[in-house]
Amino acid sequence: MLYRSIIAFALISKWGSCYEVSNLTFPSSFLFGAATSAYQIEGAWNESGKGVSRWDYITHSTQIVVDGSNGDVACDSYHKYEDDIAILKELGVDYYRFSIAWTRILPSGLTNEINQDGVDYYNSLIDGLVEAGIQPWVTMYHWDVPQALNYIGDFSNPTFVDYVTDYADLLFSLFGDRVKTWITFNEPITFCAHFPIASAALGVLLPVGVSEYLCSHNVLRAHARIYRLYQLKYKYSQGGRISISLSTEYAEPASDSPADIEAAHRKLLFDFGWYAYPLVYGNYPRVMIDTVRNLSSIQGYPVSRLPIFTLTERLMLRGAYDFIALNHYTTSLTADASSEIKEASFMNDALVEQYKDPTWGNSSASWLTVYPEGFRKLLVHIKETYNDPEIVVTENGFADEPDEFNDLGRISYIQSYLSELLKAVHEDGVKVTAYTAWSLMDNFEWYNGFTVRFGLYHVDFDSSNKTRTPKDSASYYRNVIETRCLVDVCGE
Ligand code: PNW
Repeated sequence: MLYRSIIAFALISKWGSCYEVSNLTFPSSFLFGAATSAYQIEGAWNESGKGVSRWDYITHSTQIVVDGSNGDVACDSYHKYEDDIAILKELGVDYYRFSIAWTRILPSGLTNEINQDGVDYYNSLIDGLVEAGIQPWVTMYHWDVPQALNYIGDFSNPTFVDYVTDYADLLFSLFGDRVKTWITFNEPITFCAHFPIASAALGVLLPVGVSEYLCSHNVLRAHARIYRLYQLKYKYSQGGRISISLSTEYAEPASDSPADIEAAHRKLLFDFGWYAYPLVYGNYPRVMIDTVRNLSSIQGYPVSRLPIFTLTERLMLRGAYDFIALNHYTTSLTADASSEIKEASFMNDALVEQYKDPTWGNSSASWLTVYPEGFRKLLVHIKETYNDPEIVVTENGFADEPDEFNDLGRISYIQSYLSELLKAVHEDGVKVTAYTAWSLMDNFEWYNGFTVRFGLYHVDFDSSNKTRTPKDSASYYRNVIETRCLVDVCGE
C-alpha cells in the first residue's frame, strides 16, 4: 500500500498532472507475458555452431550502432537462460515470448545442415519454461536473417519464401509438441520499410519505393505458406495457433479538418492495413492500391510499385491468422500532405506529414512519446475495420536511461496503457486477450545499442554474471498480474 501511494505521489510530482487510471479488472482468462528477441539477449554469437546473421555482420562491419556496441554477449541468455526463467517465475507471467535465432538452428539458413547444439539450447529453454508453468510463445524471425541469405537479397528474392517456409517446418517438427503459440515474423514494417534506409549506411542501395513493397509482399506470401503448412501438417496433432506481429503507431488526426481525418485513416491503412487487409480480406487496402498506382504512374514507373497477388495467393492469405498480434508503443499526429508529390518511398506514399504533440510525455527514445488514449483508439479501429478479431498485444513498453531502478516513467506508461486497454475491453467490447510487456530485461536495442533501456529487469552489462535485478516496474507489473488490477482497489 505504501509503495503504491509513493508511486501515485511521484507521478503527480513528476508530470504535474495525473492520468486517471481505470479501476476495472482484467478478466480471469486474460493472459500476461513478457518478451525478448534472440539477437537482443542471447550473446554467444559464434558459439556452438551458430552461423552469422545480418546483425552479427552489421554490428561488426559498420559504425551504425550509436555506442559502437553489438549483441556478441548482450544478456548472455545462451548461458543464463535459467536466470531468465527464474525472473519470469518471479514476475508471475503466463507466457514468455522469445525468438529463435535462425542461424543457431540452421547456420547457413538452409536445412541441409542442422546444428544440434542450437536445437538442444531451445529444447532446454522450452522445457524449463513448461516445467515452470510458463507457456513458450515463439517468434520465428525477429530480424536476424542468416547473412548468407542476406547476400542473395533476403526478402526481395522470392526464393526466400521457400527457405523461410522450410525453416518454419523444421521449427514446428522440433518444438511444436510444446509450443502452441507461434509468431512467424516480427514487425515486417520495421524490417521492410525502415531497414532499407539503414542499408544505405551499409552501402547497399536498395531501390527505395520498390524494395519496401517487394519485401512485404514476400513476407506475406511466406506467412500464408507457413500458416497453410501448419494447418495441413501439424494443426491436428499439435493444436497450436499462429499469427504475425504487426507494429503500428496510432495516427491521430492533426486537426478536425476532413483532409486530416482522412489522412490519419489513410496512414493506418498504409501501416497496419498493408498486412492486416491481405490477412483479413485477401488483398491490400483499396486506398493503397490506388494511391501507389497513381503515384507510380506520375513518377514514370511502367507499373505500380505495389506488387499484385495472384488469385491463389489471395485465397491462401485470406484468413491466415488465428488472432491479430499487435505491437504498439506510440502515436503521431497526422496531417494531409497530398498536395506535394515527393520521391518514391513507402514513407512518402501515404501522402501524410507526421509529428508529435509537444504536450505528450517523452521517453529516452525520440520516436516513443506517451499518449495512452491512442492505444484505445487503435484497438477500437482494429475491431471496427477487421471484423472484431481477437487481439493479442505482443509488445508494448517504455524506454528510459541506463540504470534507472526507480523507473517511474515505465510504471506510469504501463499503468496508463493498460488502463486504456481495460477501457477498450470493458467499454468498447474489443476482444483483447493478452498483453506482453517489452521487455523482460534490458537488452541490445538495435541501432541504439545499450544507450536506451526497455527492461522490467535491470541487467548489469559490466558484470560477468550479467546480473538481473528487478526494477520498480517489475514489482508493479507483478502486482498487476497478481491482483488483476492497476490501482489500490478495483471495482467489480
Ligand atoms: C520493436 N516505432 O521495434 C521491436 O520488436 C523490438 O525488438 C524493439 O526492441 C522494441 O520495439 C523497442 O524499440 C520497434 O518506431 C521499433 O514505432 C520502432 C517502432 C516500434 C517498434
